[in-house]
Amino acid sequence: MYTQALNSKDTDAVARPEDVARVAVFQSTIDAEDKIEPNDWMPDGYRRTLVRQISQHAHSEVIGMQPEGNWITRAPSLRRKAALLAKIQDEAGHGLYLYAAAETLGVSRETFYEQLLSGKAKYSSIFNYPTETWADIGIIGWLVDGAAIMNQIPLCRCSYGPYARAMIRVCKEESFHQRQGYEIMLTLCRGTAAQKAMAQDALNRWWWPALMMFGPSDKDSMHSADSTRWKIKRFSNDDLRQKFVDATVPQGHFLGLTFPNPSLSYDEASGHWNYGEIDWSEFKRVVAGDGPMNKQRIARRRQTEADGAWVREAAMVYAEKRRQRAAAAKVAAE
Ligand code: BYC
Repeated sequence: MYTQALNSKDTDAVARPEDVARVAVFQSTIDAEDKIEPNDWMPDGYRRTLVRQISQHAHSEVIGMQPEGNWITRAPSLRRKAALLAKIQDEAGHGLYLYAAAETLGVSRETFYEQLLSGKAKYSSIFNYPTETWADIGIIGWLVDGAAIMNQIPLCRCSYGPYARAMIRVCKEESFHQRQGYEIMLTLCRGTAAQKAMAQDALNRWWWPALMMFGPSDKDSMHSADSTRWKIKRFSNDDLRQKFVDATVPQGHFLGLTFPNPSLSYDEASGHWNYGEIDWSEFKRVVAGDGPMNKQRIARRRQTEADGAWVREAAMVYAEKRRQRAAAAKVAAE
């Protein structure tokens, strides 16, 4: 773990004059659009918010490999298989950059893994839905990666340096993911009637869960006020959701698809698409662990962890042997 020890005590009760001064320096750094780096002093609330968000984000990337991994062996051509494999590997890489960024805040990777495996940690609600047909792979690229880009581009300007820098590369890769997804959709929609129907069915199932990815509505978003003040968040959940809808609806119409959204309408005055009401009870249920695939996702993750135990053990033994050999060589040279 490459981090400093925790270098701040809780400032929730900012009483001591030195803490007041530190908070002022911290906030003025943020207001000046400079980055906060791991060794800079930061309030515990800022640290906690980042640990929570970055680790949830990392877990989402890792669990997010499962719905797509489900289709590697059934991809319809070698080209599609190679692209899907590369995409899934990218997601694993995103998880690694993000765990590394979160570790700089003083929490070990093992702790993050434990929290995920025990079911204590959250990850994005979207990955608790099943991938039933090949069209779902197109939809994930188009909608899920599309939503991810909308949410993550502003995170490239997040005030915490390691997170912001990780997001730059992540966003470049997400952009490729979104295009490969849209290309799958385009191929299906220009194909046979059965392929087009498969694409429509996938859109019907994934549209609302994709909108839920942006989190609760602004009035229910408990972390937004702090995250906005600290420039972790640059746009509210509802603003990003609206941007996503405005960008995505014309893309869907170009495909010749309809949205499962009877109240979808364009408002000339505002230039926005009205999308109606999200079923927040479904969102809460899925986040609470009762979505269609929550149990399977965690069970699979646990199984993978158990299956990989021998690799970790072998790596540790090898590292210890190397350490002993290097120590013996040093003694011999003296
Ligand atoms: N699912 O106060 P709020 C990817 C939780 S990976 C589950 O608005 P915040 C990809 C929230 O955590 C995509 N939980 O929170 C990978 C909080 O609970 P706690 C992942 C959700 O943090 C593979 C509570 O609700 N992207 O793209 O200010 C293949 C209240 O919410 C969700 C990221 O993680 C949800 N959808 O805002 C393909 C981006 N939404 O912690 C693609 C980084 C909210 O108090 N994260 N909650 O227990 C963020 O930008 C923010 O954390 C959020 C939520 C906008 C998601």
